[in-house]
Amino acid sequence: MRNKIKLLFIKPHFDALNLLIEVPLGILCLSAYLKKHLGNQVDINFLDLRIEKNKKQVLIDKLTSYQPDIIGVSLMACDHNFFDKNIKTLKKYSPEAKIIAGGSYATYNYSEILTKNKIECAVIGEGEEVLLNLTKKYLKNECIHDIKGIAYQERTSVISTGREEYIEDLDSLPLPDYSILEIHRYWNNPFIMGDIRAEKKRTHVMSSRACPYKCIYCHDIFGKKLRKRSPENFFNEIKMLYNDYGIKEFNIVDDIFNVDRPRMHDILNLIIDSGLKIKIAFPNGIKADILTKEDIFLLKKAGTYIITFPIETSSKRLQKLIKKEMDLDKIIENIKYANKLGIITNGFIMIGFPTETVDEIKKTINFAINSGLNMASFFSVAPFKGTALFELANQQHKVDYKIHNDFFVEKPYYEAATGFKLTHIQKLAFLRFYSLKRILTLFLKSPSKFYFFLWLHHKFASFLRFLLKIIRKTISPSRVDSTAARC
Ligand code: B12
Ligand code: SF4
Repeated sequence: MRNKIKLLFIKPHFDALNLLIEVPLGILCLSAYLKKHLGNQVDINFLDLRIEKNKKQVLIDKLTSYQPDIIGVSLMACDHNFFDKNIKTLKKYSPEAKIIAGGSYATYNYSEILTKNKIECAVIGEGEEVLLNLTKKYLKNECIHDIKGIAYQERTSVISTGREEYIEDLDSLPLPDYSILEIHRYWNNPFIMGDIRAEKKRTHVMSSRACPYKCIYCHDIFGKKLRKRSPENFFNEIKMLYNDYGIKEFNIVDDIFNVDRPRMHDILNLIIDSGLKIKIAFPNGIKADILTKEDIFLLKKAGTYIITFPIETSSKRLQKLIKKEMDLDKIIENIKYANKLGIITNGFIMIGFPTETVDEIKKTINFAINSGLNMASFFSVAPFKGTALFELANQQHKVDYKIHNDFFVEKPYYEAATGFKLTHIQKLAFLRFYSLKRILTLFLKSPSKFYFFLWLHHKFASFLRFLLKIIRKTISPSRVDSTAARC
């Protein structure tokens, strides 16, 4: 029996131009949960390699000085080679530590992680209860293999204990533990989810977990049954962040914030009635065809300055194929209304689905251009392992999923499958979309002109780099924005 466990969370860095860096909400939730349930039996430390300069040295220093008992690495798709690059360092400087992988990448790729690296286990899906159970076992020096929600390697096979039950009552979770990071270090990074911002002091918040829809390109981390925090509980988090950290912009990153409309209204009314002058953004999107004018009006009143409309494709055939089947007329109506209220309208477009024709790609791009959207991202489709899209894509053209785990891929799936230069049409779409009139409208609507110019600068710098690359005809890999999941 031990008195205390020292746990070090690590958020990996991966090399990428314009790397988007956001507060790691998952780790903050885990830290809060462990502290709530284990009190001073647990000591938590956190290293975010994305925001450190001399990454290798900082990692070594942290391992040496902190000497963790557990190292918890949070992995998303692009972090897939973290262990390949760092396992030796972790083992050398913290030889006794139990290494645990968690997060969305670990959830769907634990077999590969465990067969390639000697780590203790991977946690599948929602992490709070599982990590608590693991830590309790380590405190008692007991075997972890009867814990639900993990995968581990035994001799030559990987054993999964299945998923742990989801936490039904989200109000029973403590608020995310911001004390483990220096929030100001996240405010200076230029590249953020959703591109544009209204305030320097901003963060991510989540009011619900899971999504009942079944889009074939999406990874399911929190299950299919929507679980909701009460409006008061969610609003308490906003108040805490506003009062304690001076945060004025809240990016709501629920999978599907507006599926329960009365609850959404309750949240928005709490914000309005409180008189808090905050800005709200939906960089992950909102289900745009079930929005009503009343919803949009209330969203604006509560401080929403930008809404992302995940349109994905204008092709009815493809909407059906990807199990999205949205009412595009309704979306256009909502974009127009949001524009009228002065909300910035952003669109997610996906091009390059298996079986998609070039004609369909062009029609989708034209649809976006004529949609009234103020901003748009044209992503190339990335079939992620563990999704139905991956199976479909594999039938068409075998997917090298190691490449497609990365959104900085050499070739998007479609290019590899068809030989068609999707990357070029993507950049062309960007150029056609951002007419002078659009840029001017965006300038006028942007709540912060400083951040508008920052966005403009980065967008065009990245476009110029692409042009230069074509001109030089280099053989180095080109950056391709791709996506696997949007609401
Ligand atoms: C915000 C967000 C981002 C942000 C960054 C998030 C961050 N924290 O750094 C940005 C914009 C950078 C981003 C980028 C991308 N994202 Co994203 N993103 C999200 C989103 C909307 C919310 C993430 C979040 O905060 N969740 C809330 C917290 C509480 O959940 P969590 O982080 O998953 O943590 C829980 C568990 O995973 C687990 N856990 C996490 N870490 C650890 C560590 C340990 C040790 C343990 C035990 C457990 C554990 O426990 C936590 C608590 O339950 C999710 C959707 C979703 N529903 O989560 C998609 C999601 C994670 N993204 C996804 C995708 C596809 C991408 C991109 C590939 C998209 C693209 N092509 O550009 C990129 C890749 C980035 C990368 N590094 O690989 C997929 C997952 C793909 C994957 N397998 O990794 C998701 C799940 C969307 C989906 N439904 O498919 N994303
Ligand atoms: S893409 Fe969005 S709406 Fe579709 S299943 Fe995933 S979270 Fe739900």
